[in-house]
Amino acid sequence: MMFTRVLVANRGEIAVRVVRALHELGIEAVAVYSTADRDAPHVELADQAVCIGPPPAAESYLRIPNIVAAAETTGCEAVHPGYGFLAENPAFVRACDDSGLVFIGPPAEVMERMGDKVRAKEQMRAAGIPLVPGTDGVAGLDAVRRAAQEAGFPVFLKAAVGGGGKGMRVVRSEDELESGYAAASAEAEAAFGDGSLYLEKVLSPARHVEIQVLCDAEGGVLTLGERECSIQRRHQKLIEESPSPALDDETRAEMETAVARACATIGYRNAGTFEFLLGPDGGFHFIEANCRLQVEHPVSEAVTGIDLVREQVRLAAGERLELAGRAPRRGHAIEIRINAEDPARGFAPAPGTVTRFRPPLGAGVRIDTAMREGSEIPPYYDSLVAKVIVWDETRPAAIARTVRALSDLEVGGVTTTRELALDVLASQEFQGGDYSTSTLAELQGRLPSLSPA
Ligand code: MV4
Repeated sequence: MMFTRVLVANRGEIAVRVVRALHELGIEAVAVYSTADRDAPHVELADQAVCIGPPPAAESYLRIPNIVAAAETTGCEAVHPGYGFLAENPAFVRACDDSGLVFIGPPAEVMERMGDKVRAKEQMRAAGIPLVPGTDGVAGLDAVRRAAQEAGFPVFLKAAVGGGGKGMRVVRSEDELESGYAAASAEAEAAFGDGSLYLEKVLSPARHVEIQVLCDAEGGVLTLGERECSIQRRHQKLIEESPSPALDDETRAEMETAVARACATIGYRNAGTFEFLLGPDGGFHFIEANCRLQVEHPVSEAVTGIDLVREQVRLAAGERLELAGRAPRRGHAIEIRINAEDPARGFAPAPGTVTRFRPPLGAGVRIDTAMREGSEIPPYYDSLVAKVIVWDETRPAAIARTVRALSDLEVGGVTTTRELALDVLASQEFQGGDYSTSTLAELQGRLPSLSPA
């Protein structure tokens, strides 16, 4: 049975995005907010709103009992977590289950198995998916030293749990290994309460390419193709596009078939993303799975015409996928994340008041934002101002349209990543589609927007 009322356990542009999808399905939306977000657009747009605590996320958006209570007291049947905050927290999924609330996402045990990156790799190996070479599971310093000697430097030390680049470290030589191990382990322990590490060979040059899926409870799997996310800094993506200029049709089909097989093996449900690195050999190697809707999901929506949030809600309500296999797609989509950050100061967050906000309009342009003129960007949460998503028939046309849209965008009062994105779009590397996970760092010395004023 389709829901009549759903709680949105998030804030900002993604909460707005989810409320819109709910309204289009004829479902009432209940917002939650911290006292810093009392006047936020997601609160205004929802049918009801519940205050869940003070500004720090640990006392509001991350407080499981407060959110479950908000859903119960307002008579919600389901909860959409958005991304970030509690979206990949199996304890939250269990708390929803225990209160008879449908969690709009994968089951707790799937999330638990895939959230542990070592176990995720084990399961993917069992499904016959190629992995990035490295240790079979968590490794202590001695095992890491042996594996590094075998694989050859540089190597990546990665936290078994967690993500977002925390507890990840490149080690370039034997004499850096001990201190690198201690530092990565301490960082992982502090961030996730678990200092376990595993080792991978560094693939370089590599491209970060991820496959979007939707899975129903009858075993139906739909793959929506890939998103290329190699333009990142500090593991924050700046530009995403689909299709990836690095994939030929054969490799793309192989990746989608592999992911569909993996989803069947692990019993995946709802929306998810499987991250791969394309190595210098052109081969694909699994790195991790994301058991949530992602920031960059509109890129896949643009090329497939499928509303991922609507599908998430339908699937959570027990409906089946109308399509299975590989979703048909058309044209090219690019997303630019506009963050209130100062690229010339190491991307330091630049919170403040947005004194001017004029989003671009026109054909093929979508803006996902919770900004209005006069909005405050609070220092407590992430600094995303807006996502500019552009579609056109071909990659060159989509790039030209993205440049036009970014040129039309006006954000005043805070420093943003807009100029950096324009510089990257203008670069020969991006224009040629010939870029990798190291390109942004390499451009750093050359781009005007990355040099201190
Ligand atoms: C890697 C890698 C190269 N080799 N692992 C970054 C985010 C996380 N989900 C996985 N990431 C990477 N893992 C191995 N074995 C390259 C990345 C990577 C990256 C690294 C440095 C700077 C930018 C990057 C952008 C995308 C992926």
